[in-house]
Amino acid sequence: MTALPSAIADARALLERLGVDPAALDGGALAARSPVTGEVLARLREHTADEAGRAIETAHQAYLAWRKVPAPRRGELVRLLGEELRAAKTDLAALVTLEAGKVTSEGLGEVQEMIDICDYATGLSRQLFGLTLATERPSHRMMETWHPLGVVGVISAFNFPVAVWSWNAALAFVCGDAVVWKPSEKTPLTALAVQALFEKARAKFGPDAPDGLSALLIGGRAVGEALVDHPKVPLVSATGSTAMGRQVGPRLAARFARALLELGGNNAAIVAPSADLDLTLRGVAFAAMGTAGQRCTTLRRLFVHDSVYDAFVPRLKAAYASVPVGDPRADGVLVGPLVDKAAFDAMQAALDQARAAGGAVTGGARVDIAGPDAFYVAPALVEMDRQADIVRHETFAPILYVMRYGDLADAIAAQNDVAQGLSSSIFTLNLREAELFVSSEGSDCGIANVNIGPSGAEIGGAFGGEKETGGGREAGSDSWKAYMRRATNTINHGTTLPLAQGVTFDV
Ligand code: UN1
Repeated sequence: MTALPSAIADARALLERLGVDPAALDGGALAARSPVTGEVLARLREHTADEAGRAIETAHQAYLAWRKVPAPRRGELVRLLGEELRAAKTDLAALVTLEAGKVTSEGLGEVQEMIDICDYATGLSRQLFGLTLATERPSHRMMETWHPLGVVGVISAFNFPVAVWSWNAALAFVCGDAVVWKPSEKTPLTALAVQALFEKARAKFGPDAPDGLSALLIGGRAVGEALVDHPKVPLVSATGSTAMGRQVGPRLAARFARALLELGGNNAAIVAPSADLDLTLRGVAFAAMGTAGQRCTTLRRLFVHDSVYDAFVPRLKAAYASVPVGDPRADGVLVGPLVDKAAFDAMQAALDQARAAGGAVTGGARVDIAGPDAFYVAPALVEMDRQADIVRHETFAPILYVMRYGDLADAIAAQNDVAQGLSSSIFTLNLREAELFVSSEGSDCGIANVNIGPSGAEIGGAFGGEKETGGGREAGSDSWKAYMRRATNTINHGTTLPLAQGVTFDV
């Protein structure tokens, strides 16, 4: 029994309004659960590896046609997708809340990120340009052109169940690619809804957007492997754990396919002596507790300067003690549930290890909001005297390890002294400290911020990180280049054949 209103009827109604066939929702082996109430919302049939192979073949055929459509026209399809997302924003966001447990404003924010990337990609569809380069040969021209790549495989995680697909897919479609998506087994329903919205946009676009341009694979390892191993998938963009990346990366390398990996993060922030502590408190609170600590950019390690530690950390603890945890559908709630029991168990095991390493834990206990099948917790703040092993480990839950520092160089070294390299921040009003942090001697992460927490990046920048985070970049800047192939063209408009490097070969 759940103490909260059931999520089942609401989820079914949302799915129907979003265009998902109700017949697809029952009778299968994959249980789609709501972390909000712990209820099973639907039971979906999983695709077989053979079906995955057929979907990839169809997507390849779709790509062969789609690559002939001019890029700005391809942008029109993505513009139409953005229109569908605008119209469906509240429904899709509500479904994200029910299936992933995000609070309402974060569910809406996730769909807004999808709309933003569609707008971005629509504009980009007129800007897929290459360079003209100086050639050493007379009467020659050298240039580069960017061509569509093929079928792009997208593997996404539960915590951004729809936005991650869109960062990849919106770019891939304007680049002339087809997309085959394997969403997390924990969040198949939002994926079905997005696929239905895409098909609405495709119908409005007309016959130039072929069948199978976007395909969805529901299931686990078998369909994931089919996608990773298929010779007609030249790029797989995979978001998830470092453990998953260790499986996917070498398999792609073995067949010389491209990997775009967005894996674990163990993101830190430094609170310097001059930090604006009011702003820092808000930045740290959102980054560490928001999304119940289940973003890859979540703040997990905090280095606080000795001179402000005693002024700042008690205020932060008070924020932890008072943050509203509960039904993510309810007004005012800031922290919703963990995704499942495994996440809860991992959090408790991490806290036990932290205690064993001398950590002083505040919070972290289970909160009974919706009975035994839903896993709500009070976010945990753990004061540590050093960066023990558990601190170097990414636990996908709201645990913030807080440590003191005296010297900024030591704090930067400690922040970099983990296997992951996604996101990082410094809170300071000191120009030298801020510039050092974002310099080549500063943070070694893909994202380095000043007076902003490490989470909540906009789509306009390239998103991703270094080291065990996998090195991939998605979304803005020149990330689109990963979804195309570059050709260098040299054209001789003269009547002689001068060879490069002065080589002679007169037959
Ligand atoms: C993730 O958690 O998988 O910067 C990505 C952010 C979001 C993306 C998070 N825009 O927090």
